Amino acid sequence: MAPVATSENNHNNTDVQKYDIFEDYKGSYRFAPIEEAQVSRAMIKRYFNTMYERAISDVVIVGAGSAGLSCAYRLANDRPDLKITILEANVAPGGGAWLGGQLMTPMVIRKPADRFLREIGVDYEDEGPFVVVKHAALFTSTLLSKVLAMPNVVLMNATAVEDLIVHSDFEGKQRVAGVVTNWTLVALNHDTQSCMDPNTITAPVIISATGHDGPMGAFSAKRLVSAGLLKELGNMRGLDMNRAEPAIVNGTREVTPGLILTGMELSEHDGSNRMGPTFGAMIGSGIKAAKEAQRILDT
Ligand code: 48N
Repeated sequence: MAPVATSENNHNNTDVQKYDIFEDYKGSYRFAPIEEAQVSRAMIKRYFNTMYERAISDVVIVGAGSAGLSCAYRLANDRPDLKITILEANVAPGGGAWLGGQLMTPMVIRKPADRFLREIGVDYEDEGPFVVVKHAALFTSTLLSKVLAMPNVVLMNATAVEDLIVHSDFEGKQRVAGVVTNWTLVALNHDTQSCMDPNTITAPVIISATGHDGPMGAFSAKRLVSAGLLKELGNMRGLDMNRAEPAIVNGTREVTPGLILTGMELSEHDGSNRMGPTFGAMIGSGIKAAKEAQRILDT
């Protein structure tokens, strides 16, 4: 008779048997008995404990697109001691990396960023100067699964960053010191209710990877302007693949004390070109942002 699922089961057992539903669902149910409250409490206990514990993080990454996830992967690997918290406004992380271009599914990545594909174990077709992943979702889901498996990474999706926390040091110099958060559905409905105040997460380093388009694109770059920390946006320029990708990777940096911009959000800040449906620079920029974060934390 098939074993009834119990918490004592060693979920890491090596001799995993094929889950044969015919044997287990014969006659009476074969699921272990449960109380509804057990399910609720299992979620509530973990999620709100995480919120409590991550109210102070070491690094917050805003945006779980290709740049934000590449950054999280590299940083969590380089520094397993860091509490890395990713905030993603959408229910589904991944940003624009579920498709290649114009709703077509193959994803183009220019060399040398193919090295990252080999590092995370994503297969591709080699076309000489670039490679093609058969479906963008294969890249994004593989990267996402590795990031989520890391013990020092927490992803809070459906959670929007609504503002930046900005502190002044003793010399009056302003420094980004955290983010202001709310459930995204609340952030999108502020005008429908009386004030629904936000929450906060403080951290010495914020990495913003909120992309260049969409209703919340380039969030932190735009907030720097409205908060008086940046005179004006550079505004993303027209498409030029050969100029855009090195500009984004080389330009990835701490744009104001405590805030690193990475990925396509940087094109709006700097006024660099867009590269269109090629993703090597997102990977390179994310990795550069991870290095920048370590530099800041180590100074
Ligand atoms: O994928 P995106 O939009 O951003 P990147 O920079 O990771 O990747 C950009 C890339 O997909 C391209 O645009 C390609 C290369 N095309 C270039 C071109 O020329 O067209 O991911 C940003 C993520 C999204 O998932 C958003 O939902 C999220 O950031 N986000 C936020 N999350 C939390 N709080 C916010 N305020 C917020 N704003 C955006």
